[in-house]
Amino acid sequence: MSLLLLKTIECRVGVVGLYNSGKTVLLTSLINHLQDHDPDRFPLGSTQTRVRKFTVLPPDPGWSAFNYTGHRDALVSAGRWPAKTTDRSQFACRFERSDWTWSDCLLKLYDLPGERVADAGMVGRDFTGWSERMLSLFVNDAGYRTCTAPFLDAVNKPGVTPAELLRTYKLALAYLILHFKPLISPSTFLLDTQGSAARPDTPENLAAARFCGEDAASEFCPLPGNLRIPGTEPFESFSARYRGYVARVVEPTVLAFKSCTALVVLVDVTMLLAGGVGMYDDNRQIVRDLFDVLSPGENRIFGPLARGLSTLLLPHQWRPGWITRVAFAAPKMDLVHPADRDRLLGLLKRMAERYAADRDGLKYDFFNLSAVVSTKALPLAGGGPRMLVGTPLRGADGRKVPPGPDQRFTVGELPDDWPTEWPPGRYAFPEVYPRMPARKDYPPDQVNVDRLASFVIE
Ligand SMILES: Nc1nc2c(ncn2[C@@H]2O[C@H](COP(=O)(O)OP(=O)(O)O)[C@@H](O)[C@H]2O)c(=O)[nH]1
Ligand SMILES: [Mg+2]
Repeated sequence: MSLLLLKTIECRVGVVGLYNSGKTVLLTSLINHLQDHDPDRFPLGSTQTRVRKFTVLPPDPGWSAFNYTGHRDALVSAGRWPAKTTDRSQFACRFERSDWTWSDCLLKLYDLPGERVADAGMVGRDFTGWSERMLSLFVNDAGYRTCTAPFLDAVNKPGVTPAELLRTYKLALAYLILHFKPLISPSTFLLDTQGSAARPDTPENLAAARFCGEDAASEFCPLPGNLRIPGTEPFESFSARYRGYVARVVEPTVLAFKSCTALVVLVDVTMLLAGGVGMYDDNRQIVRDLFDVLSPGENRIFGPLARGLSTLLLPHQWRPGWITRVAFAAPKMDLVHPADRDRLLGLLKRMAERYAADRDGLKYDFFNLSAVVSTKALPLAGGGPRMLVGTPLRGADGRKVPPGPDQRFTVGELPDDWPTEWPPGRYAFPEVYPRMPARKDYPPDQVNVDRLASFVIE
């Protein structure tokens, strides 16, 4: 830091969203644009702002480093989108901004496997609270009720054994996965702490291969009231395992997010439209859980004034940590025709605004963005279909195909508002191969990632 810089402003930005919502791609594009900053292609606040002295720092203790180089390289050389995020990771860097006269910026970006978001409802709940919540979800929602029927039957059977409960619960989780339900908790069933992910298989094989807990010896599942008698089994062992799971798997991730200064909540509107109304309901539920747990907004003890002053006066280590800004973002805008991109933003707002509006002292905004623009659009010909040009990732049979020449393909037309009901498959937004410039210091074309960055790096 130069002598003229009096202090460091620390920005901790967490990116949350379901798996496959575009978190890792967004971070890769953002880091590339900050590191190899071009004010015309990535205006930070204004096109006058220059980023100087960008330095990568090691992550905080206990965090693995966000594999920026690997992700960028895979996008270019293998034409592959990043591999699934298997562990929580952090990218830390320091830089100066020409529009910040007296301070430099210490930026920490957090990426976590989206599967863990489904466990957010465990934080602050004991085993009884979590059991009741899961069971009421299963009983009161037709989609969940059907998938979890074997477990709900077992729960009501007199003399049911713990092994039978675990077996049927794992079967239920497997059915939920196969029906694209995102609330898979404990999430280690889908992605364990070693990073091994469930592979498509029959429900029986999935149930046999995966654990609902950290490992074979620490499985648990929700229990109904009549089986939750203190001093009896399996209540005592399930409660203890649940506490261990929350302490070791859930809290470290969720609490790191709690101490962020800004949160980016990715809601993949294209996926929700493609997935049907159930997918929409589930995602909304998860955003709500996340807000309950992370409780962004002004800290009641310090209040808005104290925060403003502390930003000015305190050294960065003392800067109070809580989320004061939330950016809701609809990613993958390049999979939507330009004629519909305002609708994309409208849908995002209508889904998520109320959770932010209910929080005092929270600044929030909405963004429709493309982290790595990978398509071009054809002009709309009258009322004809919406056509894009790109390299489709899958053939007509849904299987991955090797990258070939550019093709024209049709994408769904976005509604003005969320329909009251829609089946999976009514809307389609085919995936494409990424377009990442091979030159490492030339960041990808992006839309609105600059505006998002200007909002969260305050
Ligand atoms: N066309 C396009 N697709 C994207 C973009 N960002 C993400 N994707 C798609 O979304 C998938 C998941 O992205 P990823 O960042 O790995 O999601 P994560 O699981 O939330 O980290 C990728 O494999 C791409 O198919 C984008 O900017 N444009
Ligand atoms: Mg990821």
